[in-house]
Amino acid sequence: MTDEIEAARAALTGGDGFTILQGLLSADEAAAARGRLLAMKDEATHNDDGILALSNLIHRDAYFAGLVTHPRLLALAHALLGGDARLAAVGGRILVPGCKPGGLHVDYPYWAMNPGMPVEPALMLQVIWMLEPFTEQNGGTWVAPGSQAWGSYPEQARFEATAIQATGEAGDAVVSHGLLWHRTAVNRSSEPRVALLVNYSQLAVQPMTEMGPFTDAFRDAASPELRSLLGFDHGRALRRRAARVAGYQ
Ligand SMILES: O=C(O)CCC(=O)C(=O)O
Repeated sequence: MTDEIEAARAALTGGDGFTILQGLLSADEAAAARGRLLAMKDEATHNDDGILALSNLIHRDAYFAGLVTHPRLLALAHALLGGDARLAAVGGRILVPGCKPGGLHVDYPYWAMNPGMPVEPALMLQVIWMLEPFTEQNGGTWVAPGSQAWGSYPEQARFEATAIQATGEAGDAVVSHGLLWHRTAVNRSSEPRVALLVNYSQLAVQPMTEMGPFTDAFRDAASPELRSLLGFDHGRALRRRAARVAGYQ
């Protein structure tokens, strides 16, 4: 494991609950991904607050399959969640200029669980990939440092007392523990603010959204890393886990 990945793993569980990985994509690559998401915006789920959500992105555009296996993200997902980590969701978030703030939340599966959610082992890693510079003006995500360890469902007053906005350059990503309290911000700029959201989970977590269907050609061309993330060999991954655990007895 590189120093960067070890530091990120430690920050997510024992530190602020998030960190920023810089330069995962070049500015041009980020602009290309941003353009692809904006091209799909008519397919997005709209809400009254001006926040557009796109889901099941790999199925919609196979280009995104190449991003979820980014070596630095995969290394962090494996370090935090295990070598058989799965994808739980791949989506897009577009903040339309003038949008309202989004709802305060933790990520799946924690919001679907009863209280007593574990910080370690982590169940979920969220990646908020900045496809343009994130600023306080255009809607850098609000996060409460350390809140992954607060052990309760999010509370507005406590969040507002400590929350800061995550900012960075196009191609950087906020990587966060699924228990980090966060919310989308107001976009006070004149352009849409676009993020790619990737969620990695432990093998045992049921993916949050649809991950297909995928054609035979897509399946045949998928790399071993992608096959594993998408659960194409789920039965074999479970058997490997079972064998490893049996070895501990
Ligand atoms: O788009 C953003 O700023 C963050 C969105 C997010 O983290 C979420 O909806 O879980």
